[in-house]
Amino acid sequence: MFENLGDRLQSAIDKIKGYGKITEDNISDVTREIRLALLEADVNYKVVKEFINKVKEKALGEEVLKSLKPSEMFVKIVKDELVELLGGEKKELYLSGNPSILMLAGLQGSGKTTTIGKLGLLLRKKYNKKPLLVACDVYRPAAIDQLKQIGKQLNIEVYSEDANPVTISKNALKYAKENNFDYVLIDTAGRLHIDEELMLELKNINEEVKPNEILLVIDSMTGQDAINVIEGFNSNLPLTGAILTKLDGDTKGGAALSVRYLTNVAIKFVGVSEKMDGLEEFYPERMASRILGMGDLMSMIEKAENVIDDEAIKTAKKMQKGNFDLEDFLVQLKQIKKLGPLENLIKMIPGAKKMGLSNVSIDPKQLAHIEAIVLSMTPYERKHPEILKASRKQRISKGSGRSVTEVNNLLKQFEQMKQMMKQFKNGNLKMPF
Ligand SMILES: Nc1nc2c(ncn2[C@@H]2O[C@H](COP(=O)(O)OP(=O)(O)OP(=O)(O)O)[C@@H](O)[C@H]2O)c(=O)[nH]1
Ligand SMILES: [Mg+2]
Repeated sequence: MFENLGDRLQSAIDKIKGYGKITEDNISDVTREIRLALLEADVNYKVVKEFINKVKEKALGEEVLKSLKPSEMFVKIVKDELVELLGGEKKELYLSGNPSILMLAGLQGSGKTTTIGKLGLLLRKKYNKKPLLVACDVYRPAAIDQLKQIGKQLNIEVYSEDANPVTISKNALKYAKENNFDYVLIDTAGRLHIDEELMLELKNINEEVKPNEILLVIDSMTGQDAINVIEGFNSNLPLTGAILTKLDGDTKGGAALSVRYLTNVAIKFVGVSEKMDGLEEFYPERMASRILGMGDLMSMIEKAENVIDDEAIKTAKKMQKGNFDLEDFLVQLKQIKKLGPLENLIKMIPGAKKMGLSNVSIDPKQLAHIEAIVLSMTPYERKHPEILKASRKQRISKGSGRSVTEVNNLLKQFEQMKQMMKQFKNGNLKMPF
C-alpha cells in the first residue's frame, strides 16, 4: 500500500537535501513534485492544494528550528502535515460499554461481514472481550451462512434468527446481556448504491439499540467516490469512524489521505488481507512514517509480540548466550513462519529501502526445506549436530527429500550462526548498520 506514493514523495524530499538553504524557488520545485505525487495517488485536489499551501507556509515561515538542517526541517514539516492529513491522533475504539455495541455499515462487497469477524478476533485477542456476532443481513440467505462460517472458524458465537433486522438486533442485545457477552458486533446488509430503504433500516437499528460505534466500511479501491459514499452515510447516521478495507490490493491510497479532511470521519482500522488477522488499528503517525520510508518499528514489534510465544522467547535467550541447538532453531523457524510474509516485515524497518532491503524476496519454500531437514533428524541429533556423519546425513537427506549438499549447507550455516551469536554476546561484533 502507498508504495508508489512513498517513492515519489521520498525522491521529491531527497532533492531538498542538495540545497543548503530553503528558498521560495527551490521549495516551489519540490512542492510541485509533491503535488503531482499526491494527485497521481488519487488524493482529492482540494486536499492536495491545502497540503501544499501549509507545507510551503511552514517551510518559509519563522518556525524553522535552529537545531535542524533545512532538509531535515522540511522532512519534519511534510511528515507532520501528513500525520495531520491522516487524522492526527489515533482514535480509540469504544470499549467501556456493558456490552459495547458496534454496527458496521457500507456498500455491497465493501468487506463488512469479513470485518465483523476480524473485529471479533481482535477484540478477544487484544482487549480480552467476549464478542457476539449478530447476523442482520437477512436478504441474502448466504450472508447468514457466511457469518456463521466465520464464527465457527474463530470459535465466536453468532446470533441469528428468522426476523427483521431491527427485531434481530434488539433480541441479540438481550441475549448478549443474559449471557455475559461484552461486545456486540452487528453485521448489516449492503446495497450497490446508497438508497432510502437501506438508510431507513440502518436508522431503525440505530434507534433501537443505540450502538456506541457505527463504523462505515469502505473498499479502498473506491477511489475518489469514497467521499460521496461517506457523505451519503454520514448525513443519515451518526458515524463514529471508518474502516478502509483491501489496502493490500493495488489501491493508490488516495481515499485514505482524503477522507479525514473532506468528511471529518476518522479512520479507525484498515483491512490488509482476506484473512481473519488482516485488520490493523490505524495510527496516523505510523502510517505517515511508513509512507515516507521512515519505517514503522512499533507495528513490527506489535506484530511480532502477537505471534511469538513463551517457548520462542526462551530459545531466543539461549541463542543470545550462544548455546542453542537445532531443536531451538526449529522453534524459531516456526515463529518466523507465523509472522507471515517476511517481505512485509522488512518493509517496516526504518531505512530498509535505502539499505536495498525493500526488494528482497524470501522464498517460503526455502523455509519449508530447512524445516523438513531438521524434522528428519532425531531429537538427539538436533541437540548434538556434531554427531552427524555421512550415513546419518544420507538418511536425513532421504527423509526430507533434500540433497546431502543442502543438509551440509544447513549444518554449516547453523554453525556460523552460532559463532556469530557468541561474538554478539562477547561484544566483538557490531550490527552492520
Ligand atoms: N484482500 C482483501 N480482501 C478483503 C478485505 N476485506 C474483505 N475482503 C474480501 O472482500 C470480499 C467481500 O467481503 P464481504 O465481507 O463479504 O463484504 P460485505 O460488505 O459483507 O458484502 P455484502 O454482504 O454483499 O454487502 C470477500 O471476498 C472478502 O474476502 C481486505 O482487507 N483485503
Ligand atoms: Mg456481508
